[in-house]
Amino acid sequence: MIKVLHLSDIHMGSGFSHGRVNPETGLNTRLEDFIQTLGQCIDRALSEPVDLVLFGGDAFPDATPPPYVHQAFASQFRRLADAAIPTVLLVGNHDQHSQGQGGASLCIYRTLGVPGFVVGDRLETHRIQTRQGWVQVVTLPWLTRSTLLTRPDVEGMSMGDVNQVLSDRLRVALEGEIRQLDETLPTILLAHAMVDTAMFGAERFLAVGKGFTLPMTLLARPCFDYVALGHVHRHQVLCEQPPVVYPGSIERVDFSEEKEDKGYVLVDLQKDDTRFEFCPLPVRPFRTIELDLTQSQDPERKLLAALKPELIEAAVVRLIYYFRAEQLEQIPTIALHEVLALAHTYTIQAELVSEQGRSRLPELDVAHQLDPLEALHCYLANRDDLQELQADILQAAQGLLTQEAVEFLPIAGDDRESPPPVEDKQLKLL
Ligand SMILES: [Mn+2]
Repeated sequence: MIKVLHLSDIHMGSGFSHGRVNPETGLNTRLEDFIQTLGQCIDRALSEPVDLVLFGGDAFPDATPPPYVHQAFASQFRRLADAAIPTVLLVGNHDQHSQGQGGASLCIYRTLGVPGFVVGDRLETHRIQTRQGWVQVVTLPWLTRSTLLTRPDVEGMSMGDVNQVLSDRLRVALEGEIRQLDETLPTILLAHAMVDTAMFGAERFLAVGKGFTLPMTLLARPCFDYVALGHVHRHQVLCEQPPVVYPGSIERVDFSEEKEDKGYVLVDLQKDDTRFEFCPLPVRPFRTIELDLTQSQDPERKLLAALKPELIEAAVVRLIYYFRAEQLEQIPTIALHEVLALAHTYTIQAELVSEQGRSRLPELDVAHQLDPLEALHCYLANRDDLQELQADILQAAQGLLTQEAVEFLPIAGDDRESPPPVEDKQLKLL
């Protein structure tokens, strides 16, 4: 039996807005949280000790983290190298640099030849010797369109078609790897991907529309004794036989992960009899306290009653309350800040509700029509959670609309079937 620790989506260096500067260290407290939590994963790997550590990808928010963040990450993983525990670092979408192959933040571990460390930045099978014998790990990093497709391949294709072509090619490539596997050895597939049966966590917001979805049927194959996944931040088990598991992120990256348990997975790997267990990590709580005060006779009491110390203490708190203009005097602003000082950090979002209702959508009647882009614009203006993606979404929508227009243009030189130009028609009518 081979003991494996599987963790993923560290995202070290993100979420600084939820922390503050620690005056003693000069570091953001959220970075300190992430370092401490990663440290607990490594502690467990060493205390067991496990025979192999698998990291499912997304080490940092991007491929070029500041040196002090990279260093904090490296000093934790170095402990595995010192203990001679083989480790596989898989490249996720946040680790890839647009420079392509060899450009991922994690490739430095291969360049430096860190003993026992393997970097998975391509589809490849690694035979790894552990204290309990040999194991095969097939690495499948985050795939971009350009990994398996060239530009002419996808020209004029919709996202759905590209998805299909990409999974067809991946199926062939993965089949090639599978045929070369040694059937007598325990085998793991380590993949950074959005699997089609996964429930979305924060990744939906982190990487929306930027990649393709992997069909579950491609992964849940009997040749694998364990499928270790990364990318989706919410821990979930997609299949029991063989186990197909997202450990989820180790820390809350943002408020979309408020209600999720965070942790890693311990695996007892054995041919045809693999067991695993999710191990929760004691991470800092995030709390949203949302209150509608508009109908309240005593908004002050209602507000202060909702801010229970046991909810707030040491948590990252977001207080959202809705009030009417005439209630302004009854909002205990100073007392709010005093109570919330118990929190690790907090934000207060006070929403003034006007009598006319809160809709910011324009009037729609016969005289007013919205074109699709305008409609999307209005929709996004009402979705505070999509603010960061607004520009990308609008750009993508614009792309889709122009693409459609291009497809309906008659082919040059073949105008026999096309209707006469609009101007001519109008002239005739006149
Ligand atoms: Mn990812």
